[in-house]
Amino acid sequence: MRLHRTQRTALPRLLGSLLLVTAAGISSAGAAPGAAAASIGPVTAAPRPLGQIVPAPAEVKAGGSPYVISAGTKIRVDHDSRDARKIGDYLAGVLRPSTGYALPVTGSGGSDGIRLRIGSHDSKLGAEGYTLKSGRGSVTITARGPAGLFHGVQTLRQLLPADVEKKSRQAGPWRVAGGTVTDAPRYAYRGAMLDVSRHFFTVTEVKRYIDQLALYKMNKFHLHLSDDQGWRIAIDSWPRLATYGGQTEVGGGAGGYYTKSDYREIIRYAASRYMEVVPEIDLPGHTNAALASYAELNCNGVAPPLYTGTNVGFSSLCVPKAITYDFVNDVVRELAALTPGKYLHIGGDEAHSTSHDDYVAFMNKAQAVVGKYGKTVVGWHQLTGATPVAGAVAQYWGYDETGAAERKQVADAAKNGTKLVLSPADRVYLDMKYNKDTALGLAWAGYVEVQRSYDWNPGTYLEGAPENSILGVEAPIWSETLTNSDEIEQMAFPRLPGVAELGWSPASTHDWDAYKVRLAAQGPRFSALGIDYYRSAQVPWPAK
Ligand code: TNX
Repeated sequence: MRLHRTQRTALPRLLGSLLLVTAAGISSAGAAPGAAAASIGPVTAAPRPLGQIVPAPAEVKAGGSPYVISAGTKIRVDHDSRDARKIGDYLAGVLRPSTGYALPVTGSGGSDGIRLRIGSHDSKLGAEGYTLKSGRGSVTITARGPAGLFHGVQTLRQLLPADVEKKSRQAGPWRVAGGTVTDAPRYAYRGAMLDVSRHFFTVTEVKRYIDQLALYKMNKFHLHLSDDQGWRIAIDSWPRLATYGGQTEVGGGAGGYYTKSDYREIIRYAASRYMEVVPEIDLPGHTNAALASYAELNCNGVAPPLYTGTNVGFSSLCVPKAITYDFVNDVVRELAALTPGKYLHIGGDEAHSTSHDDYVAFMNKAQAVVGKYGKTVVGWHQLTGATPVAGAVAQYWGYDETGAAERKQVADAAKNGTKLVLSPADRVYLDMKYNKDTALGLAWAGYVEVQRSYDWNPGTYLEGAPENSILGVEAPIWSETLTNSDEIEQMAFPRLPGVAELGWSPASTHDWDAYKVRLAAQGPRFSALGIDYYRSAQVPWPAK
């Protein structure tokens, strides 16, 4: 058995962690065994061990012959399922360029090839789970619904060599280890947020990020569509919001906005990756772009200039004015009509220029408007300082220095039924610098290395919040310092897959020493995908 140079040094630590995991009695579930075997995976002729993927699968039973994709392989989908066919076409789109094989997608039955099936009756799989069975002659992914089948396809991608992600023909061989993966998510909400306001990102850039999230089984894409520096979504009844309020960004660049058809295209694309878009209009603070676009929204009737700096907390809608609620009503109505998903995020953070009483009055009225248009309210956790409506979701973005009273306010709301999405800033804010040498990003919540980002438990993180109040996790990326896909990727990778794992994998699989080996194996995949990532010294990356 030959060992890779970087892996040689990692092995003693790895064995140590394996012993620990075994001692803890979870050696038969999840990623730990696969992760240990991973240290020899990339250099022997054996396929990547089943289970050596991110997020760690719930259950792995390795064994039997591997499956090999070859020139004659067919992708067989249920003949009567449009969803299965679409997912088959998507998979073919990933596999054809690198394998060079035709890989026809066919609805004609057959027991060989790559088989994609919807219609499992295994209730444990839920809407997003799947099983993947691989052996001589076939690999079969079965799910109860299309989202599960799609996630199973992501597992198949990751079980193949990283070269499969390349856009030109590669040598192969294209083997999938034998055995069975049975997998379903821990949390229903596994998200990422992109701030398109501080810097604007094109539809093409947004789609690229959506594709990256899909590889890690994320299912919510939160778009921060308005802030002081730019309004990014066309609203017909208030056209200047986009045409004027969208025309700049941090640093004074040209900015931009999504037309309604651009936004629908983002929604359509996200839906094709089984991802729900959560649009955010940040209110009542973070509203300079709106206030600059319409003088009448200001208490003094005077429009401020557009803003291209990076301060926060200086703007507020005029809470006593009636027109403020015409504005909120129109914006929420149009955005709700454009958005098929159930959530609408109304911000509510850092309203430092709004008095407490005004804040409470405003947020309570704004929540009612969201309800009127049939959506579930999401707000940053400051919403818990107003009166969260039944069913509201609060997104916690505190960090280790957040005061006990603020934490308690959120935990108490959770006890009263408010659901929580966890985005602790010193863990999952992907715009936080990794260390003092990170060129991009901010550091107000401290430096966030890869281990720190991964090593926490959403189920127990916020003291006093009942475990069943946790809807899931979300990794926001704020764009004060980020201007294009490459810069987003330098900050998101490699932390994003860790957040995805916190959202998907059972707590029993959580183990940094095992995770860092599985993460290391993602390095060549990032490279094959053209993702420029931070090669953290905490992770035993294979040599380039
Ligand atoms: C805090 S997090 C903000 C954003 C900034 C971000 C920068 C939150 C709800 N508000 O306005 O962009 O920090 O990290």
